[in-house]
Amino acid sequence: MRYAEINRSTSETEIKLSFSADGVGDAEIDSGAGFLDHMLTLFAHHGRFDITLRCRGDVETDLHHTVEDTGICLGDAFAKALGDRRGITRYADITLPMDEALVTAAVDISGRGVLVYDLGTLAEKVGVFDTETAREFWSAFCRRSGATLHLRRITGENTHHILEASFKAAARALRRAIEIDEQFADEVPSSKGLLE
Ligand SMILES: [Mn+2]
Repeated sequence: MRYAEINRSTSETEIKLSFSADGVGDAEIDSGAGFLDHMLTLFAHHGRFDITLRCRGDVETDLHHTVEDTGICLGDAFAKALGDRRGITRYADITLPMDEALVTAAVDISGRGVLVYDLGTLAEKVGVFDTETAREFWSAFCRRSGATLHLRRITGENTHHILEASFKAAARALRRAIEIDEQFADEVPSSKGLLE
C-alpha cells in the first residue's frame, strides 16, 4: 500500500493528513475552508485517493496559509507514499470538461516539482475563497511532491467551474501517472535510473 501520514504544526496552521495513493476515493476533509474542502473531496474521488485532512489555520487572517500549507502537506504525503516511484507510468494528461469550462492537466512525476499554471483571469472570490490561493496550493503541492503539473484553461466563463475542472483534471492525470505500468514494473521509469 502506498500510504503516508503527515503532521505539521507551525504558528500559522496545524495540519494532520493521511493519504493513500491506492484508495477508493474516500475523503474526510475538514480544512476550515469550505471551497477547499469541496475541491479536495472531488480530488480524492476522481484520483481514487483516500484522504483524511484536519487543518486548524489562522483563518481570521485569511485563507492563504490554510490553502498553501494544505498543499505542502498533500505534496509531502504524495512523495512519501510513492517512495522511489518504481514502476509508475510517470506521464499522463487529460483535457476535462465541466459544463462550459475545459481544462487540460498534464503531469510528469519527474521528481522536479514545476507548476505551469494558466487558468486565465478568474473572479477574485468564490464565496469567501480567494481564488488566487488555488495557484499557491498547486505550487506548494508540486514543489513538495516532485510532480510537474501543467494546468491550462482552454475555455470557460464560470470561476467555480474552471477551478473545479482543474482539480478534477489534476486528480485524473495524477491517478494515471502513478498507476503501475507492467512494462516498467520493477524499474524507475527514467533512462538515468533516478527520478530527480
Ligand atoms: Mn462545485
